Amino acid sequence: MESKEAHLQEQQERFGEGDSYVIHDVLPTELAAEAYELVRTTVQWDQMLHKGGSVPRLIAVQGEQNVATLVKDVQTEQSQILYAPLYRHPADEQLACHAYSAIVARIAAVLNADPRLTAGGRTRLNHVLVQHYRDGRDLITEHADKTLDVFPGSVVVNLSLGATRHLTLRTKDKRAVTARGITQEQRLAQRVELPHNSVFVLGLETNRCWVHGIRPARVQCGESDGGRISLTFRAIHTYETTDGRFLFGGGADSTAPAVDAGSVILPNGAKYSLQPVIRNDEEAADRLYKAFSTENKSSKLTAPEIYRSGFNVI
Ligand SMILES: O=C(O)CCC(=O)C(=O)O
Repeated sequence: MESKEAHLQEQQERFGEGDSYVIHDVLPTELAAEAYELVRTTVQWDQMLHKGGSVPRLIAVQGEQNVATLVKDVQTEQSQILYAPLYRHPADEQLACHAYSAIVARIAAVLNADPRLTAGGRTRLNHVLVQHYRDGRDLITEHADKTLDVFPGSVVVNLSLGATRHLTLRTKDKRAVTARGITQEQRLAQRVELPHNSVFVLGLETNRCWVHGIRPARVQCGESDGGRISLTFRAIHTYETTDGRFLFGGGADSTAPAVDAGSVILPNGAKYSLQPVIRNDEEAADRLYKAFSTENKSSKLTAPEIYRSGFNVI
């Protein structure tokens, strides 16, 4: 699409706090034509459990894997270590992050080349949650994205493939609305159409003030009952070593006691201390879960106020 046309379209379709909008026809025609089937048939789908039950859609998690240099590691003889982005959100267990598959890497390359989706090239979409809504009954309940591990100043980039569905946005708080001279406090709602090959850009201000979700399709009103795949790309600044032992980066606990686990230098020269991943610690998991709930409800608190010094629990 011509950039002038795209700009006009953005102006016409702003949502939430004004930092969210839809861009149409994002992938080139040939890629857009084959992307749905290629993703559906080549991605390794998982069932995600939340509070003991399967969520009503299939999920796959992928991310860019990179090699870091170990500066000092008392626990292995290795000099390098593989790591991947870590995006934590409420689930009974975080699904494993696989390397970008061929089709996802092709899609990510197109999106990463668009300055509107990468804060003018300052951030990189290095992680994707791929979700398959098998028919019109599959859904995602209203939630705010969890920004513990999300690069500040980035945007969430949600690509739709397949059947058109609608994203519902609702303010977390009630707002004063005046109609026919009467002012009432109510939660505002917006419905965003997500056709094949469109991207919904979710700005972090909208995410702070609004929740979003995909309700079941209104088939009786003519909405499609067909399959849809969404690829939610994020710029993540927390990382986990692929052996599952360590994490580091923006969402890691910056006040955790120093341990002699060593440190890493990333390909871009950034240096981080490795923190041992905490697992099976109910108290820590509970604190993180409460912080996630706060982000679903509060439009007042910013991510640093909610997540404070960060978390080492997965
Ligand atoms: O499937 C969609 O378009 C919504 C995905 C979503 O809300 C999320 O990944 O947080």
